[in-house]
Amino acid sequence: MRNFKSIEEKWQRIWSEEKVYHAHEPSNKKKFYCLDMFPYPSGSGLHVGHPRGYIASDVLSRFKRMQGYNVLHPMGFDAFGLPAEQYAIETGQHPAITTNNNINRFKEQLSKIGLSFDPNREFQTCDPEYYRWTQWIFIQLFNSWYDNKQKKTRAIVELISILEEKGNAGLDSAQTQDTEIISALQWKQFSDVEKSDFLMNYRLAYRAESTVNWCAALGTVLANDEVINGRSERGGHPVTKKKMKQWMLRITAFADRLENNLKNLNWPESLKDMQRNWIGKSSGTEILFSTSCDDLKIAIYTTHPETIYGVTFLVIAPEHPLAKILATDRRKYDVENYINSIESRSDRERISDKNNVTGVFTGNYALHPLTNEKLPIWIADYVLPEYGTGAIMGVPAADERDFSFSEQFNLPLIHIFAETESSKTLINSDILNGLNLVEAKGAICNILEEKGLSINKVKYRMRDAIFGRQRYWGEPIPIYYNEKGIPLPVNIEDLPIKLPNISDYRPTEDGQPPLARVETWSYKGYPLETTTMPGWAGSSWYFLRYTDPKNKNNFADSVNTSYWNSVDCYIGGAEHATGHLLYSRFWNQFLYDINYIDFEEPFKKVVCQGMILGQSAIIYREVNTNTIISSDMVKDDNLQPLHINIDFVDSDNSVDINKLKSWRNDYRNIKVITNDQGKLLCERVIEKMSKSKYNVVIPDDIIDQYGADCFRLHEMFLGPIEQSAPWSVQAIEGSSKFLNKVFRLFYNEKNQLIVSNEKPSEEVIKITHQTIKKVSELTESMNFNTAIANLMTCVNKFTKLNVHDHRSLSILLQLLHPYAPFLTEELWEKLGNNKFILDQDYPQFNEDFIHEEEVSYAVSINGKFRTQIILPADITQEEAEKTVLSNDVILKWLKDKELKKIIFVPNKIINLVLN
Ligand code: ANZ
Repeated sequence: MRNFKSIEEKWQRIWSEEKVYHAHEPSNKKKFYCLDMFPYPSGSGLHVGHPRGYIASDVLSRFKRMQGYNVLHPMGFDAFGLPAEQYAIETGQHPAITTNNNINRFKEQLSKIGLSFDPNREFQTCDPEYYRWTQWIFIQLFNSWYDNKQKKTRAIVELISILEEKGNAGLDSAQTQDTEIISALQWKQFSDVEKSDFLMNYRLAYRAESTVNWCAALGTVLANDEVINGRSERGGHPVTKKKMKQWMLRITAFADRLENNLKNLNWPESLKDMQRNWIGKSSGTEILFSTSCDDLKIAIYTTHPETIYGVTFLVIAPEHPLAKILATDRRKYDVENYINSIESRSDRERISDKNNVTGVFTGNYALHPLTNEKLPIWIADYVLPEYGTGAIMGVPAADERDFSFSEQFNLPLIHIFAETESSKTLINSDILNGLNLVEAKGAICNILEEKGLSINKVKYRMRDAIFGRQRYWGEPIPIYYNEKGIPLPVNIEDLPIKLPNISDYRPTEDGQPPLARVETWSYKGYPLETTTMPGWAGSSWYFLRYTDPKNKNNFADSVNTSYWNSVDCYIGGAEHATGHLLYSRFWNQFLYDINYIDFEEPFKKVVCQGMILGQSAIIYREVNTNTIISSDMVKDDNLQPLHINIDFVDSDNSVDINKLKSWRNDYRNIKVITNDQGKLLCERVIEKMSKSKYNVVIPDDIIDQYGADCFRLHEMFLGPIEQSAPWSVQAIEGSSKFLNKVFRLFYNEKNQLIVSNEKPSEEVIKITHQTIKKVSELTESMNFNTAIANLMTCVNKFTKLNVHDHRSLSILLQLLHPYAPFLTEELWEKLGNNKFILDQDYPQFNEDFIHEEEVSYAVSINGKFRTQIILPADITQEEAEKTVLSNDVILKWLKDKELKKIIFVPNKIINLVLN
């Protein structure tokens, strides 16, 4: 038998000693950069679902390496984050210690799987030598603004020159909404503080008052993608809206490019759609409405200006700056009450909850720009403050939300559409008569534009990203406040600003971040920023650091980033679609703009691995009793399903009652009703693998029992890599048997090597070359499960044909190596090779050997030759008969005659016997 334990230990050692997995420095050699989304090392270690992506990337990396590429296949750790900090608050344990323990546990688990990570390039994002450069990037963002005309990032000093020379009129740049227009003179007359405040409207990293998602339980602000249905993604705590001064990143400056470049990326379409939706590009029109309130005007945003003749009211968001101003004296009380009563609801809830339509009338009116009708102005929370202009025109005949609103508050509806089966047109206006909707839109825009009442605008749903977190375990933001309170970046030479050691990780009593408690938290005697960076900061550029991880003078040398360039294949979870994958693209584009790297997009191809699902075990307890009943005896509904540990369950689903009783206190005194065979059966349910469902399978156990090769093969054989698949214990036996069969091609029962120098037969050569073709194509296209199936077929054929020759077996080992590296390396050595199997060229197939030979058959009827047909050499009798019976010549002879039998002599003749 193959002794996988000693084989694995031996090769782990040799691979590491010989530095087999070290990527080579930039050269003329073609490169392949294969990356996994690096893990956040949680306390509970890996279950079998986690390494699926790592194994897939490893198979691809080994394959590419054998094809002659210089492969970069690194691994590191995303090490700052909330769970370690929460744990620190609960236990007093410093997050650095827990993080380090977790990383060690992860590394130990990963190392057993035989992954070809380059150990020389590993780093952790919480290492000051790494976050020095995260802080450096932040400072570059702070010192930059975005020129919309040039579609490019520019230095803030250039903006200052522009302001000095001509103010900001006519400047087309990414800027905070409602930035005041100033002249050069005004700029010059600004005080230092005013200048600093003004520049915040342009900087790509800026500080601004904004409405944030505040989670009191976690004591921090959360990003939109960290909030699900009004609760924190981590821990499920309530989240409310709060106004706070925050560090933000102006990702919206890049919205257009982020959206535009998507079409050129080899990513799953679903992932691209998620990003498109998140970015939410919308081409619409801003229209100005005058009001009856002095000379106040309201700008609304619409994507359907052609519906303007159906407007019966305007609505502004409760947070809109005009909301209180527009209220007439009589309505003031109600308006203020309404504004104050607005609960914190997520944006999605605000715009889609039809059962909770609220609003208040301001008492004021706007004038319809084309009909001069009086339109009541309302305030309602279904209009969002930060989208468009925060104000809309209400068209109940066209827009569902406006319709619900008009029904709720008895507002009029004007019919504007004439609909036939084939077309929808607008009525009610001479101007639009006879026009289709697109033409109507153009016509309205023209009229309004001529009157100076509208401009076309492209808007994005995406918001700028909040960057400051009121917590400890993150990168310090490298900003200090001078004597005037002006925020300034620390000198580059003074980076990194190291996170100080503290013992109390809670926010301060007045809600300040933990760093506010540190008396020495200052720079040159000035106070330092006390919020820290969010979890996604370190992961937004780590792929660049791997190309040059030890560089002390730069985040990475341009020779290295240029050679390794963007990631050729990035494997990870789809849950990062709108977080990590968007932020990384933004930082990459930014670094490209400021000429530090020469590629705009970081990930050419992304593959999202499907989840591995667990097989939970469920038992039933009679409600309010201590009685557990075998699942095949369950009759009534009055039972409570309970998850139990899958380790207590046999392959026939019977539960070990003793183990169950000693599992937890509440099971100690259970009464068990077994079935006829005296067994307590459980039910199996396939669902997400999770500690809370007690259905977790640990790779360590599987590797102990079956070996790492078997574990790898099994993970890849579960199904297509992008699809979810349930973990199955039974199927793993199949992979184990397969590896034993491979071993038996090399060794007999007495463990003697039986490899010969015989020349393989033509048949064997053909099988070998067919397998090379299939396996190389399928591995390249990442159809790993079908590649394995082909290897299995090949091994079965070899076994049947007693193939033990050196040539055929060498090729088999090479094809199998990416999937089962240990066994193949061992057998490769036993074949007498002294080079690593990875360094041998990947086998090439020869079309000539694969080519199906064809045979010309003489077809006779009752012994008389009638025609000649060409058939594949390996055709079965059944297939040959079918072809013959559909041949035109033969059909003619068969007419009205009864076929008695067909004589088929392979490779020779076919004779039809007729009555
Ligand atoms: C009139 C209209 C008629 C509209 C119609 C839609 C359909 P997208 O396409 O997603 O960009 N809107 C504008 N600003 C809003 C805000 N701050 N909060 C909530 N809704 C807002 O959506 C643009 C449309 O959403 C706009 O076009 C506006 O309603 C609404 F048949 O104006 B529309």
